[in-house]
Amino acid sequence: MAGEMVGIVMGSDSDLEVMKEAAITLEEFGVPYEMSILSAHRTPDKAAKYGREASSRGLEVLIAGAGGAAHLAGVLAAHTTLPVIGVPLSGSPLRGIDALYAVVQMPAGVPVACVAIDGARNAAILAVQVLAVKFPDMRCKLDDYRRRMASAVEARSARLAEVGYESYLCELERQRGKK
Ligand code: RP5
Repeated sequence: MAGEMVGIVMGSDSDLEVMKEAAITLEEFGVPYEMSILSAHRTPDKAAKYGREASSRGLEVLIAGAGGAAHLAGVLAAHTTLPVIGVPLSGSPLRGIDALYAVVQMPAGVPVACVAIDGARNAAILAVQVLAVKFPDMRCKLDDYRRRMASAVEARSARLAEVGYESYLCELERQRGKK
């Protein structure tokens, strides 16, 4: 593997706090990525250029996060046939419902995969799943990730059964206090 495989783009630096989760997740999976700030409305030509050139630059999947009138994922998708995963962001007064509708309601012919509001982590995992079609080592990493996730849930269930819900809730509170 050489060069960046995933392009993470966002409409504003105010989106970074959420979108950094996509970067952290791709790092966990060892996937090289690049990050850019591009806006469908404030830098429309740059957004279109990014979409047009993404494939020839070697990118395989795009993740686009935006809030409010969130057209970034759709604009990129209009300029590339690479898979585009949209992340509707909650920073607006409408708490991301506006962005969710904008990202999910693409017209037939130009699809965007839409994850949950602020779902940057899932966007990155979905990107890895797309890459795993071509790169089998990523499928192994995904299988391993699922196993670790299941073990963590089983460990929590065992602990709940062991100490009861009241003590378990106290433990959760303590853990939250440490963060
Ligand atoms: C969108 O407008 C961005 O994606 C961001 O979520 C929102 C607000 O941007 P700023 O005014 O904080 O730059 O285009």
